[in-house]
Amino acid sequence: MKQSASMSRQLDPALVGPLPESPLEDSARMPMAAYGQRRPAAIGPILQAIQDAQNILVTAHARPDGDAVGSVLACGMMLEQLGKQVTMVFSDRVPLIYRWLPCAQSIQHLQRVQGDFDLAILLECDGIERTRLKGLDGRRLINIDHHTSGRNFAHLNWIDTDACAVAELVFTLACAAGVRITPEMATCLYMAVLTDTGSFCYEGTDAHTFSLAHELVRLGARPAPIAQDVYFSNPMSKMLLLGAALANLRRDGRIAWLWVTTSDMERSNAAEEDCEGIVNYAIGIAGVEVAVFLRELPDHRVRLSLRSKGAVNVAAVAEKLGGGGHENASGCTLPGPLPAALDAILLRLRTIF
Ligand SMILES: [Mn+2]
Repeated sequence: MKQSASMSRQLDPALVGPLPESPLEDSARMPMAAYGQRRPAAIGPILQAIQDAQNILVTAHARPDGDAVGSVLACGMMLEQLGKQVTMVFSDRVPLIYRWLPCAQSIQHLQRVQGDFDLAILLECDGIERTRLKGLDGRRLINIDHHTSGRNFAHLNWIDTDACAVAELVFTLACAAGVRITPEMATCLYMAVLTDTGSFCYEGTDAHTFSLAHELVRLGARPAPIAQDVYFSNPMSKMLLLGAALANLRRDGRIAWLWVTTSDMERSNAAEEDCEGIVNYAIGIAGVEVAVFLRELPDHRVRLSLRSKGAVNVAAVAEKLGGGGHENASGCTLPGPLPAALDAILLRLRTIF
């Protein structure tokens, strides 16, 4: 990550100098007391480990979503302010709709991490393998996660399933570290919260979620341009793929499903990231309580995205099939062919209803 004037600010306001064009007063940039004071027990050892390290790698799960991208970026900016050498890495490329984010071009796209970094921070992973990065074994690791499938696999672990996004934990950490929450950081964190709460629609969205959003907007995140970039900047390939998926929409009572084949992907000229959100069209049907989106992979396995509304815990369903996620949003990968994977998931879901 390149050092830039806006990201190398130190804690002492006297060293900061004038901030770039912003209507906010300097004091308005400090987080509200509620956030600055919240300090879960896991934070102390994590801040100590960060302090002791010099070269720090930050990553999150493969196929990064908005929370993964935004949180890695904000975490990287926090570490730079703390004077660290920072490497931000994903095993997959950053989806197009997130590439406008501040510093997104600094994220490296690698299969194997190398170099002499002395600490790696893994966001939203239940194990090293979730990053799909090689070279993390034997490293000093910090695990920060908010999934119910979270596990204590690292040297230091902070799992808070009440957090609406891992961005909330990164924000709490940054506040505890005493760094300045820049408008760039607030933008990344707000985008993460916006996308991970399904635009403030998912179960668990409460007053606290909105006070977090309020805080990030106060610190410089601009909701309208961010929404514009995330929701109204889709590539044409995504719309064509959605059309193919909707042609494959089926329903049986409270279960709905839809799928795309590799040839649907090819015909639409679609990338993996174009599949993001398609499952929401199935869960959006009145009376449907569980929805599944199936995508045939090039290796003939099948990637499943599950969504529920109401009481059905799709994280439990996905975990039994080797995946994970949240109660209302989860995923897993099954052996193909596609009809066999569909049979397997429907069999399991029908035991619920
Ligand atoms: Mn998340």
